[in-house]
Amino acid sequence: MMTTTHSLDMQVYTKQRREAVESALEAILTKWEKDLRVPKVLAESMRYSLMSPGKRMRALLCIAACETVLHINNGAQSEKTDFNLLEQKIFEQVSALACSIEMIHAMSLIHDDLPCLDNDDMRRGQATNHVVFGEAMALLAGDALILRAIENIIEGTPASVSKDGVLEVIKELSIAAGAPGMVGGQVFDLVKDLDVKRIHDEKTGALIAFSLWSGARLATYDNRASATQEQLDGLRQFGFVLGLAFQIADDLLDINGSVEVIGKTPGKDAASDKVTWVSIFGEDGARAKLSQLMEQGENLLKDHNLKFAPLPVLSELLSFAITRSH
Ligand code: GRG
Repeated sequence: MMTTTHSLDMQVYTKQRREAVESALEAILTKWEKDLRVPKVLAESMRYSLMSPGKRMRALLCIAACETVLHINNGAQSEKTDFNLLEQKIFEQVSALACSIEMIHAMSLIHDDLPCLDNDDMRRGQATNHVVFGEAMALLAGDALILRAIENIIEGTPASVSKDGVLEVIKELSIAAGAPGMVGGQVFDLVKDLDVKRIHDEKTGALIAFSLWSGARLATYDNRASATQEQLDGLRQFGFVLGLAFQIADDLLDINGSVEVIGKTPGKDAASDKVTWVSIFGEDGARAKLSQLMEQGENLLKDHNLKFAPLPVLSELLSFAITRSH
């Protein structure tokens, strides 16, 4: 059972939700592993990447967006005596979705690290999937994770969420991860397109924006969708701001981070002549952009009725994306 307090302790907030997501992922994997049709080595390869120690940032954003709209729109903050139970009830609405987002993210890391793309041998502080299981199995584990992610949203989203909502979420996920999103961004990255904002928006921002938008889209209260169109639009825009900030911070960590802290090999961007915010605008330009994005994100939350004072998690997660050290 998750617990939380009204005075926000972000470390406690993120730890509780990260643990809840990881237990939900564990339960899903355990169930799949009992399916005798699935080759054992494929299941092992999927588990290896999905359960390796990630920040679970996209899952946290999805849950935070769901909580925020439910608290703002339905006066949930007044149910103080039942707060813990309420948080758990909110989590259940988007638990399957948050897990599926982590599956898509894990898949993108497996494929990104392959020798034909970034050719990395360290990820999340451990050997990359293809180093352990071989290239063919890494490719197939990624393929299987994409399809399992869709299956899991359909199977695991509670009946209180309308089927229209589920279908819209699956469509938007296909766009965010597909040719106009992550895959397209990876192609622009590969051909060293100079429009670094477009690369970052598609490769990183699209899934982050989807995480926020979809968490709110599936938020239900009394069997009705809770988020307003204004909030959904605001969350998507906020997601692209946060995604860009997250990726610029990543570009800076590639220069200033160590393998122990960032869990992957630093210096790879420069070594492979990657187009990054730093390579185009320099380190100072990158830091200036981060400050600008913080302000832009805060304004979006204010202007789209997304500010909930007792639980300012969206602001805090943006601030983490900007100041993060790992
Ligand atoms: C086949 C649908 C499909 C897509 C594959 C390979 C690819 C297309 C896209 C690459 C996307 C990618 C790896 C973007 C980088 C985003 C990024 C900053 C990753 C690091 O995310 P963190 O720091 O990682 O959240 P953790 O390990 O904490 O989860």
